[in-house]
Amino acid sequence: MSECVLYEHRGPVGYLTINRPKALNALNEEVLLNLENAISLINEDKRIKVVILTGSGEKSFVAGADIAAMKDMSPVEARDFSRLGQRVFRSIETARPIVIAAINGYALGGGCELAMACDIRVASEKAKMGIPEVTLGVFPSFAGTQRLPRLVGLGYAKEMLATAKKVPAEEALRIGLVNHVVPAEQLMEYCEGLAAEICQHSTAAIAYGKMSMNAGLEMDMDRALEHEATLFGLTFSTEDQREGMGAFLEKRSPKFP
Ligand code: DAK
Repeated sequence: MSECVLYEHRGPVGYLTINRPKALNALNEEVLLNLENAISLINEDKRIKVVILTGSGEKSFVAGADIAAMKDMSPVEARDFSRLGQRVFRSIETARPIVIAAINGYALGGGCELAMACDIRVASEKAKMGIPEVTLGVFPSFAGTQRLPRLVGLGYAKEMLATAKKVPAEEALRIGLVNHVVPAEQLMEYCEGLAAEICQHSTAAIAYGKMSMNAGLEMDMDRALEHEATLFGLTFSTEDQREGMGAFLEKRSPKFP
């Protein structure tokens, strides 16, 4: 993996860092491909239960897709770039482990879209989020026009699209764009606390539950319920189900691998 995306793991927690601080971690093709590669390695590595995704440096999570790389694209190249971003972000959204975005600064354009593809968003109080693409004569196309309305509602999403405003962390919290806002110096510690809590529970059950939520939102209620029942049934094929229920009945804490 190249230096533009750093990956390490400590025990069950994987740390992914977008590492182009001089360009405020802007996303080019190399970053996107490396991110995709890292997610696929993580999916294969059963030791990893949670991933924390952040940006290098003090200032930015990700300041968007790389404007310099996009400027002279042909329409076909732009479509392919958009498809690449959509594919990579979808692989994050559907990754086996829970992915926490530690939003340490600007999360703009593609950076806001990346954060939205993560399962849980924690922002530093210095973070600013927005989709300012209309100032560049384009609109967000790494699924931002799909995920933002689902998260904050259509009205606010359209306002963010049209005004290009950079939403401060506290406002992002109020509209449901992030789950938590914490002081900058506590951001990683807070995310690690969340990760530790998640690691105590059944990884398989979390993965099936995540799958059910992701897929169910795209279905009508009857199909979503059928899908949920099928995945619930599958949890009974796991050791975790036997351990979890057995431990409850034996009045002890469960031991999940
Ligand atoms: N791309 C490339 N370089 C960037 C960048 C970006 N998105 N954002 C910042 N940089 C670079 C700057 O050019 C500068 O580089 P040097 O001049 O030092 O070489 C360096 O990072 C530091 O930035 P600033 O000097 O501007 O720093 P400031 O603190 O003054 O301002 C800022 C920080 C985040 C407010 C400002 O950099 C800024 O406004 N950046 C752009 C934010 C933005 O508009 N983001 C949205 C990007 S567009 C599509 C696919 C995808 C998308 C659209 C279409 N298709 C395929 C059709 C998605 C688009 C986006 O995400």
